[in-house]
Amino acid sequence: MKKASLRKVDIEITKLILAEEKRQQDCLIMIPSENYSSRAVREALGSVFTDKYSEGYPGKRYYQGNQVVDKMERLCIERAEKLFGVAHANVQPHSGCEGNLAILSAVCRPGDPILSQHLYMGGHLSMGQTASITSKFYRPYYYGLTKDGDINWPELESQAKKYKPKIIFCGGTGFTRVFNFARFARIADEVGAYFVADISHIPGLVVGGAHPSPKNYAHLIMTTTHKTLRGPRGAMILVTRKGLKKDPELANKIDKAVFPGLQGGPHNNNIAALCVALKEAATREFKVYARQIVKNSQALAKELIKDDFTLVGGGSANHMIWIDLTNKGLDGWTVAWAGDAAGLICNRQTVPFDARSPYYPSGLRLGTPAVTTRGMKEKEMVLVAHWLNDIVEYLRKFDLGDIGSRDKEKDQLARKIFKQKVFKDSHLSGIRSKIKKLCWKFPVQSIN
Ligand code: DSN
Repeated sequence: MKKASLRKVDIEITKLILAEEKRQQDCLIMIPSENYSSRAVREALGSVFTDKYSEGYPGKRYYQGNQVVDKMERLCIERAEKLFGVAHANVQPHSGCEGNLAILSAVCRPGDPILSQHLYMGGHLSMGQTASITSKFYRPYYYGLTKDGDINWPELESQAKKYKPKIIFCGGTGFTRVFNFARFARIADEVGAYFVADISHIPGLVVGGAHPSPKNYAHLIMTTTHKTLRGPRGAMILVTRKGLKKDPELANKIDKAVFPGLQGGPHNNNIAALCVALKEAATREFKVYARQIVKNSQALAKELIKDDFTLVGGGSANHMIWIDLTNKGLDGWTVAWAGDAAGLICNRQTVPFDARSPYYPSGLRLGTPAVTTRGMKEKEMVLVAHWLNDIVEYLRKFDLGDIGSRDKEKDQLARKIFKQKVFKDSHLSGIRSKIKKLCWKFPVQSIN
């Protein structure tokens, strides 16, 4: 087989990869669920492991030729179990949604009640939200957050006592405080539920010592691998010692639920790349990194509060800043698009008790994992806050036309015009130049 480079085989995709590299270099990547994986992780991801079929588990495969894959998957499992201090790890889930679905199918029967954080208050689709298939198979109930961004404990407790859920989930896409895993566990134990900690946003903080671990409280831990953990896209299900005490068969049930229950062949290149990420996450440098993520998030939060931004949770105790833009008179959609034009990439999100719709919510989410990977510190976070404030103040004087009109057609047309305008706007492109200049002081190539 002739070995031709990507450039020779497919110039269109080569150009798109280079364009994406440039975008990631020139912009402030501040979506809390994104990060830069290392060159080593991406080398493993692009390796020949992508070519191998290996349905099953190490030593029990349905295909021949898996001697090397077995060694690789065993190494990944060992590293995951050691790093997270758990009894068993399944490293095959293709993503967090599959991870949660596998957990649901392992411990629940169709129609069983489950309890999770409400989508509009920072919950995740995969834990029984209406739009997800999980709400059709299981009977979902929800708890919310309080106005100041904490878990609404009385609501969680009363829902748990009333509906006796099979699973109580914690975690999702919006939470800026430290999870009180012990309190979740007490409630779950009281009603006989499994406590599943979905730590997809914070595994890097947990292993880096910047957030407590759920290992002594949860029966199961689910996490994606590409956020603060800095691995490839994918997920893991971790079975704790407490989980095995509740059900000695739990690890087998999880493995069966992932394969053959839900998935076919594991993505071996992903597992190899995860194995590398787990090795990187076990280093002293990673601990420093994890702590810096939180320091940066707190520095950013402090500056934003000075500029009269309302933060859900009153600040940040992790990697995430969750802004309620209501007092600024703007929606998250408008600010997120203007941010995109200015090179400050964040994402819109509903806030607790949001008066606006999920597609055009009142909230905006920012996070520090990716900029911290680039080496930015508190000093740079002051600049980020300043630029975000500049964008918001500029938009407050901007002609938004019919954005927000009750007439849907008028609103849609105004939003279309707005998107075109912001990418041609000289004030926003001025901010973009400053952001680009800062970004070049922290080149992505130097970490890759
Ligand atoms: N989409 C992820 C997030 O941004 O939080 C969760 O799946």
